[in-house]
Amino acid sequence: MSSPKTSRARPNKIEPAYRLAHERYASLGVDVDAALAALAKIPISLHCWQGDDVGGFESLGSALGGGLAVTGNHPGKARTPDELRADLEKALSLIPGQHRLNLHAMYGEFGGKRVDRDEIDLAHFKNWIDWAKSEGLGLDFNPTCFAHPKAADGFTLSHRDKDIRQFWVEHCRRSREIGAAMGKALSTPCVTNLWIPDGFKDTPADRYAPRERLASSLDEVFKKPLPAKHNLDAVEPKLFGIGAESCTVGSHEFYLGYAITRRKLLCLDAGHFHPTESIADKISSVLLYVPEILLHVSRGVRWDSDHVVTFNDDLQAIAREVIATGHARRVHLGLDYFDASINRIAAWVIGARNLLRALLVALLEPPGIRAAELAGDNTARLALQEEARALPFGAVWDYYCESKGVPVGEAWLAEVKGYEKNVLSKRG
Ligand code: RNT
Ligand code: ZN
Repeated sequence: MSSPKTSRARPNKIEPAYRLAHERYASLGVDVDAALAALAKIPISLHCWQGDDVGGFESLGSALGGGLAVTGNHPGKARTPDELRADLEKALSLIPGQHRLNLHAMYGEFGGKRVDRDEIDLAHFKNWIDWAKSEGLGLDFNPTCFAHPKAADGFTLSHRDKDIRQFWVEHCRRSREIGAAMGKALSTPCVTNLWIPDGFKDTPADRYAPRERLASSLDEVFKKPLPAKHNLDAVEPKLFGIGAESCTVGSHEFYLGYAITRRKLLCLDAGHFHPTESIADKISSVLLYVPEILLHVSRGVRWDSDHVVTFNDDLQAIAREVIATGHARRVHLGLDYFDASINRIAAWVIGARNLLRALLVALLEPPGIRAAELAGDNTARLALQEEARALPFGAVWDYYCESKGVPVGEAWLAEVKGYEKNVLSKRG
């Protein structure tokens, strides 16, 4: 809990610190006002699944599976759509700017009925759309191709059984339609991202046929053209999953080729590559060949562990590339992690504030760095890059939070603790 003294004293110091920082950046040719205006226009899609450990609201009774694993048992997870919405409202009130919500199909409202994945429709998401409208949020969407008996053997769209493939094609087809309806209702395109767990625990005898089946299932899913102003299709590759260590059907090469030839968005998840392989360097390459990309900003620790995003070098490199390419409008940003070992609302707030802070640092990059490179002066480039690390971006960030009416610094934590005490701790 922050003492009343600190919260009273701090705001008075924000302005003067900001003015000094403003001057310092101006002396390096950085337009701080333009950076803040640009930051305010970048939405982050908050992943609904951090709020309930990827549980969802179906009555289908399947374990998570699909190589996904959530660890931790912090009390107070959302058990109903209303609880999840309340938790999201709390999180969003602590994150500066206007953002989005990323929903999974398993979060439909089925009224306790057993609605199978190939039966979902818009009606099951009406409350989400109404709520998003009232909160001024855009929506993004995902078919849920895991946590289901028909995915229990680890294969969906690439399954050797035609009926099972058809079942998932139907689910994904409906998901796109729902996404398009969300985009239309909210007047902002919904990014509908398709990820499937399909993969082999041990060395497959045939890697070609499953990939051929996946390509043809995807072509069926995407057969109906939907207006880009309502729906944008994304596909998400992965290196491996727990239980699918030897071969993932939807690998990076598979989907890169698919996205380029079918003009789809490619989703790059920070945890889906080799542990030392960063997605930051992929952004500029991929943007040359696909119309737009989706980033799943995540943090793998030794594997695709989906830890809460921290303000580390990886995150800063990703944010830096999003901005430095000059094509930020073609990059959709979403968070993707699930930590059940800490307060789930804090997990959203920490990750989202970190991503925004990293974007701010990128927007405040002194132009001298690029100029040095253009002049062939690599000594100056390195010197300026390193000096830039100590520039007073914190003062600009504090000012930004204050100007957007959200808590400055760690003051947000007291709000989350209060919510935990008054709301979360009362959940069974
Ligand atoms: C899984 C993918 C995928 C999921 C969500 C829940 O490795 O990252 O994006 O995390 O769909
Ligand atoms: Zn992901």
